Amino acid sequence: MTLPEAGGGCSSAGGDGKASCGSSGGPDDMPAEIWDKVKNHPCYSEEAHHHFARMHVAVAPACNIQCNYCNRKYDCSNESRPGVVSQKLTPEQAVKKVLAVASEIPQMTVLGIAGPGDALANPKKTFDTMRALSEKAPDIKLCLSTNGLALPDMVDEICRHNIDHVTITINMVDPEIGAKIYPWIFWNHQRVTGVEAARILHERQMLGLEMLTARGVLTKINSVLIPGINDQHLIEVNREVKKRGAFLHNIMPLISEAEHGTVFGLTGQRGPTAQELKAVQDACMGGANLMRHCRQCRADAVGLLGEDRSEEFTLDKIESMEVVYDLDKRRAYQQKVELERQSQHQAKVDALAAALDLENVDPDMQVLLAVATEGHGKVNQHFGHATEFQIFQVSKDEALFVGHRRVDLYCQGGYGEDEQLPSIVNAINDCHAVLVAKIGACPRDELLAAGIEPVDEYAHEYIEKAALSWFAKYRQRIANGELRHQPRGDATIRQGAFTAAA
Ligand code: CLF
Ligand code: SF4
Repeated sequence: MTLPEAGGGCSSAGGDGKASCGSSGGPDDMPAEIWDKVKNHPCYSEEAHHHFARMHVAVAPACNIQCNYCNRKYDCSNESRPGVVSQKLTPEQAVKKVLAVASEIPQMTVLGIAGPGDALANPKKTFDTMRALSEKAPDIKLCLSTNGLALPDMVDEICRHNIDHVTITINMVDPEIGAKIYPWIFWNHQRVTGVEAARILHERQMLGLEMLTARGVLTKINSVLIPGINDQHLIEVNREVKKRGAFLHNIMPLISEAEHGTVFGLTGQRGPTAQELKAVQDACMGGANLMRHCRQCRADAVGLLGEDRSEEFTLDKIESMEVVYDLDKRRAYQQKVELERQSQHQAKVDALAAALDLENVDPDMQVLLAVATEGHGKVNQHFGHATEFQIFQVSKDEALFVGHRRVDLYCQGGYGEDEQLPSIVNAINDCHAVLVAKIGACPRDELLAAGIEPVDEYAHEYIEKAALSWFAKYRQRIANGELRHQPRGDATIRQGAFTAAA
C-alpha cells in the first residue's frame, strides 16, 4: 500500500473546511496520492458516486456493542438500512460473489465489509475475505466499517491487508450522551453498561482514529443524527474528529420505524426532518469535510449508491454464472469515466462563466433542486421511474450536491400511481423545481399545484450544467417581473425498506 506521509496531506489535515477538499473535491483539491485513493470510491468522492459502484459482503454477523437504533435481526444500522435481512456468507462464498459481480459490473471498484454486525468483531472472517480478494482482484479497493471498540487492536492487521478506507461510527464524544445511545458494550469478556460503557467506547474510537491517521489510512466518520440526543452535539463531534485527521464526516438521519423493533423505534424516538438534517450538516461546514450522498445501504448492497442489484447475485445465481475477471475491460471502463468526468467538469465551468449579475435579484439567492438520474452525472431518468431524487443546492456561483430523497415509484407497471404523488411531493417539498428526462401530464400538473416546477428541457445534460442553466433562467424571470421568488417548506425523509428499481 502506498501511504501518504503521516502528518501530511488532506487526511491528516482533516480538511480545511472547503467543500472541495472532501467528498466533492477533484484532482486539483488534494495531494495526488489521496486523489488516487478517492477518485473511484463512490462513498469518499461525491463525483465518483455518479459513476462507480460498491458492493458489500455480509460476512460479519456478530457485534460487540448494542446501539439503541439497532435490532440484530436486521442489518447494522451504522452502514445499512434496517428492514432487509442479509444472506450471510462465508469468506469463500464472499470472494466468489465479488468476482462474479466484478465480471458483470466493471464500474464496481470497492468491496466493503459493513456488517450485518461489526466487521472487526468478526476479525477472522473479515480479514480472510480481504486477504483472498487482494490476491484474486488486486484492483478492487478494500473498505470496512466498524463501531471502533476493537479498532486499536486491529490497525496493524488493517494495514497489512491494504485496507485503505475505514469508517468509524461515532455518535458522541461525551459519555453522558453516549449512555443514551449505547445500553452496553462487551469489553474484556464482560458486559459493561451506562456511562462507563460509553466512556470506554469513546476512548477506543478516538485512539483508533488517531492510529489510522498516523498510518495514512483514509477515515470516514459516520454519525447517526438523533434529534434531542446528539443533534447539536454532532458539531462538537465534527470538530473532534477533524482534529484527529478524519477525511470525511457523514451525518445520517436516524431510522427508527417502530416495526424494526429497536429501542428508539419502540420508545417513539423520531428521526430528523430534511431541514433539521441539513441544518446540522451546514453548521458543520468549516470543520471536517462532509459526505452528504450516503444511502445508508444494506450489508449486502451491490451497485451504484442508490440502486440495489443484490438480487441479481444471490448464491444460487452465482453458481450458474460464467465468471471472467477481465482487468482490461475494467480499466477501459475507468478510462472512459475519466473522460466523462472531464467533460462534466468543463460543462459546469462553462455554465458558471455564463452566470450574469442581474439588477433586482438577490446575488446570494439559493434554491434546492431535485434531480432524477440513473447515473453518469446526467439528468437521464423519467420522473415515474425514480426511486430517489438527488438534491442540489444552486446559487449563481455553485451547484452543490446536498443530499437525496428516497421515494416510492410513481410508475407502476406502465401506469402512473396517483396515490404515490403526495408522498413524492412531501419528499421534495423544499425544492423549487425537479429536473427530469421526461414526465407525464398528470404528475406535471400536481407538482405545479404544489409549487414545484417540473423541468424536462435539460434531458440527458450533465446535472450541474442543467441546474445552473435552469437557475440562470429562474433569476432572469424574476428580473423580468414574470415571477416572485418564494421560500419553500420542509421535506420528509422517507424511512423504511428500499423499493427496488423498475
Ligand atoms: Fe461500504 Fe461504507 Fe465502504 Fe462505502 S458504504 S463500507 S464506505 S463501501 Fe457508503 Fe453505504 Fe453510506 Fe456506507 S453509502 S452506508 S457511507
Ligand atoms: Fe447494531 Fe452496528 Fe450498533 Fe452493532 S454497531 S449494535 S450491529 S448498529
